Amino acid sequence: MRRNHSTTPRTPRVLGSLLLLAAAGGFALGAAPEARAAAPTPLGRVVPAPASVTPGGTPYRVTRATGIRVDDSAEVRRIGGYLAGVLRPSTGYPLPVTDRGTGGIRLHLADGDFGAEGYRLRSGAGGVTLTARTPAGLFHGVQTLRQLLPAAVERKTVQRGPWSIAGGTVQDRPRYAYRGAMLDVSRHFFTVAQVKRYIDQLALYKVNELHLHLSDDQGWRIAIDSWPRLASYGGSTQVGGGPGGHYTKADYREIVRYASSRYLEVVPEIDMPGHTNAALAAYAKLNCDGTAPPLYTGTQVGFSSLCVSKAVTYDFVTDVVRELAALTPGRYLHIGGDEAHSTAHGDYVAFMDRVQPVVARYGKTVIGWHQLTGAHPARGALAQYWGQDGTGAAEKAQVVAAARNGTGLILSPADRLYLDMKYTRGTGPGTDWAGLVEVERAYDWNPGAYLAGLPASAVRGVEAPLWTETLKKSADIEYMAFPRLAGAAELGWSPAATHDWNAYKVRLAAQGPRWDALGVHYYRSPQVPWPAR
Ligand code: NGO
Repeated sequence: MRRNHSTTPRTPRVLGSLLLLAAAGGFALGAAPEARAAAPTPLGRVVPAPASVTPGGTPYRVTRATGIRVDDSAEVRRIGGYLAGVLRPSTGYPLPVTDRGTGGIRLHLADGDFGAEGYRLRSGAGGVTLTARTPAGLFHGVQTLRQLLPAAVERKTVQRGPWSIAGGTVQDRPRYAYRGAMLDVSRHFFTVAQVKRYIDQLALYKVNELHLHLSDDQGWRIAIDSWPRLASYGGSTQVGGGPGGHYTKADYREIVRYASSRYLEVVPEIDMPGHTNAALAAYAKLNCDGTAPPLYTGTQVGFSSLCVSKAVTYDFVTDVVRELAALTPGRYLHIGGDEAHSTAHGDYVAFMDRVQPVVARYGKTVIGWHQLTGAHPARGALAQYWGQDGTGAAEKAQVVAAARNGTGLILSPADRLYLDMKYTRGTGPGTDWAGLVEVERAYDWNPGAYLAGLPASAVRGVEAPLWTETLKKSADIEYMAFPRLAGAAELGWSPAATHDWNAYKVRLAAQGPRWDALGVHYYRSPQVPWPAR
């Protein structure tokens, strides 16, 4: 058998240059015959499962002569450049991005029944053509194309081919328009580079919403010019008492730009009226008694509240919403609203009645955690459900009633999609307040039929939140997110008819070598038939 490259983190330099030479000379070096003859990945063995797959015909082989042919449009050219950026290091081929010639890999915009994010991939001996109505559709098609190539394509040094893509047609479009992942940058701060790394991992699975939890008791993470101490002081620590940090406006714009280059919309969250100790610590006047509490570095919840009766509270909220909206090309602004245990119910309702119109005034749509349904959700608002099986019947009824009244739902059941839950008792880091969530449990449920009595049209999508009380570095994020995030992405994208744990776990297993090649740290769940390393 051919040596599996995934067993070595990096191709040794000498071998790397030999391979480069080989590639330059146009001959394959040292690949065992069986490897060279290896069948390409079956069409459709990708995550998320495509809506429809028609295999057949001759595979297309990417070679030194392959070009990436794009429409004469800056955005399509940019997507072509992105694809070339993935393929060049590992294939060693030049892969020019051009609007001339025939054959090769073609990225093409055309009218058709693709929806806002769908695409068609056609592969045969003469080439591969991706067609979509929108650049987002082409970008998602590119992710499918990547997964149809061998995992070694993700490496940063020249690898042996062959680089074949199975013949046939994939016709694909998402089940839900909202397919999200949340990162809590408050409990532990994550740098722009760390967020970008996660964005790249999300894009691979066609996730299109990045929800950033920008404020909480332990840290305020976004610069607000009119209230500078929020970030400079309120952002100066984190759980466990580290230095914390915050994004300048330039940093934040860079995150938004990078996300949008991967077709993710950023959903900023400022959590209120609870989860506000960092703000209350930064400005004494925000407290009902005029006294600032100390910064907080523990992990309790529910002890802080903005002062609902003070006028300055709404000056603060208006300034923050205005500045944040100005940084946000996306449609949504998330106002939290969870666990306001230190706010009287009447105050909570009054606060939400005053704050939601402020969000609308600055042109954004409200998202709130599902406790917002206990107040008066604004017209068009979305509620993010984070309950769990077997408890909270009254709350579920309240959420269903709101949905029947027109409030859209994003589903993030804590005992399914909370990526901070431990997989098993023995795996760390993470927590277990909503139980242990192994890979099968995270995947094996139907968002369309999740809450009894919910109109199916109320479900706008799913989101996998990653809370970071116990997570400090990118490797921690990745270990908790992978493989479960892939399952959440599939629940958001793939038609219900494709849902099948036994089929999914085989497709998921094929992601393992890809994550190895990308250097993604993941949990090798015994539920998944990973190929040997
Ligand atoms: C809850 C709580 C968060 C915690 C998280 C930990 C929501 C919406 N509020 O989820 O503050 O970080 O659990 O799992």
